[in-house]
Amino acid sequence: GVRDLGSPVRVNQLGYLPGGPKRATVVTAATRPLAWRLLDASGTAVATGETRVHGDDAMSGDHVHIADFTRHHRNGTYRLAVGEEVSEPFEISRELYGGLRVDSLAYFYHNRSGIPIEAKYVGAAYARPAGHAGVAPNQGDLDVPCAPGACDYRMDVRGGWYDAGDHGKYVVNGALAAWQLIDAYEQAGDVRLRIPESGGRLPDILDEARWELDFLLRMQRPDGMVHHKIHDAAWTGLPLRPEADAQARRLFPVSTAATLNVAAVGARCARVYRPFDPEFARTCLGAAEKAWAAAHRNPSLFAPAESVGGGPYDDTKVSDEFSWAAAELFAATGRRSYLKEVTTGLTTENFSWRDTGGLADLALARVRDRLGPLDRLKLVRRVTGVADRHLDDLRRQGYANPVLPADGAYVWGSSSATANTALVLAYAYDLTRIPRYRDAAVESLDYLLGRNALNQSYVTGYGERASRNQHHRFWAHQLDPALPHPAPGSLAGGPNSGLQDPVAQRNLRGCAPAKCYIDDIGSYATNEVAVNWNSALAWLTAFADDTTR
Ligand code: 9MR
Repeated sequence: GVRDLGSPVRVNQLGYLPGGPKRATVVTAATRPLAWRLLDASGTAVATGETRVHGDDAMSGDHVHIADFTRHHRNGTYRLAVGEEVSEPFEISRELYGGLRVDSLAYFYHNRSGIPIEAKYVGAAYARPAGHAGVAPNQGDLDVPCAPGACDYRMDVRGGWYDAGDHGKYVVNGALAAWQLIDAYEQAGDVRLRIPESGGRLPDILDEARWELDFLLRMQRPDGMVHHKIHDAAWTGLPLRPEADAQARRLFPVSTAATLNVAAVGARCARVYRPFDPEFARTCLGAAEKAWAAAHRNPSLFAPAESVGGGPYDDTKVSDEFSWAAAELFAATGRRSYLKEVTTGLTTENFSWRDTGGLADLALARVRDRLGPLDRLKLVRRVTGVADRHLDDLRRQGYANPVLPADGAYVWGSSSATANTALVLAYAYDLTRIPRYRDAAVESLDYLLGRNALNQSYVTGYGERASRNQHHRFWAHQLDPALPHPAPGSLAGGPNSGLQDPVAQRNLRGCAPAKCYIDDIGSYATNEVAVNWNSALAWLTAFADDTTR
């Protein structure tokens, strides 16, 4: 059947910052500008104007106009009207992103393994006993054997965060997410989190990241190599509370990519945790340097694409991981020998768990004062060059997405690609203080929060039409009413042209890329949550919140 997409007037359903861009997208066949009215809570028009005809939007096939009410600054609750059509309600407020900034980080506590999730931090509905903490029927994660043929020892790999809707723990993805939380802290400072460690000697965000860092360190062997992943021997079904998982757990072989991820995030940890906990910082640096040396001895151990019981996170090109790790090690130690091994920089591909080359530039940007003037100039040129392309791509589209895929396809986890592209725009702002970069980074949040082809906020609890049935074994209310919906602040993977799951295949055949999404728990290819996606959201909302204060 035809999907009910609600109002054709598409807004950021959370709202807009008083000093930020304020645009809406209107789906209409009209070929001439239309009148728009900004309505306050009582329905009175407080501003009016005319739309700009944008035309056909490439990724959705929608014919759209843009309404721009950037000049209206006053705090309040509004709707935007075009003719008889009225948008979902939204706020204009300086505090807009404060709540989401905290909730997007709370995601990580919710998804911790090996520790009880306590009602006093998350509320009764979300509380649960520790998962995979060595208590039956769990078979993990205190003494995990290797998958057959992988090795002949067992390891204690307790803790960390579950990757996503599954109970796997994957080094390459966990390291990226931990890196991104640490980087968010460097970018925008700390916020108060409801976690057991709050108020200790570390900033709260660094406490949360440390939960993962401790796990990543456990995945390292004495020779420095790091196991790629640990997950169930066979895929488990849904719903399934973590503490009720009775599957055997398996440790998978070491890989060069996982090892270099620990080198990179270990070095980042060393630099950022040093002022708060020098001993832990030394541990991180020791692990990083050991990993770096081990990866050089074993430069081509690749995780296979075939995978049973968990995701593959396969990657057969690791020159980018070498380069990222080198940049982080340079940043942590100041040693020029590392700088010589930085061979990659930011490109319009940005970065992902598989392609980490661009992260080298983001590492160098954090220590730009230590670069020579020429290297610094080149860095700024690379970042702004990429940011300019994204800015163009955002302007060329009818919806506020800075990602315009060259191959015309939306990828698995497209919402994180949007958030990470906005991050690059934010870095360009940071390096240059040119406001258009900041504005474009902030405007990208419009897309994630409802100004898109489906009138869909991809973040639970934020917006009238928000995702709430993401693929998750515990947050499985759709399958068992006794279980909760995803916690507020959980980002859905988003539209994915690949349609790799049966629910997507049944419901979305022939979809335009920007519309290949369904808020159904069965659609893991379009509607899962994941640590690396929420870390991207946490980074971006921290930036948006910080830049307006
Ligand atoms: O985010 C991952 C995406 O880039 C891959 O294309 C996809 C298929 O390999 O896997 C995604 O990661 C999933 C992982 O394999 C298992 N846990 C859930 C992750 C999010 O869907």
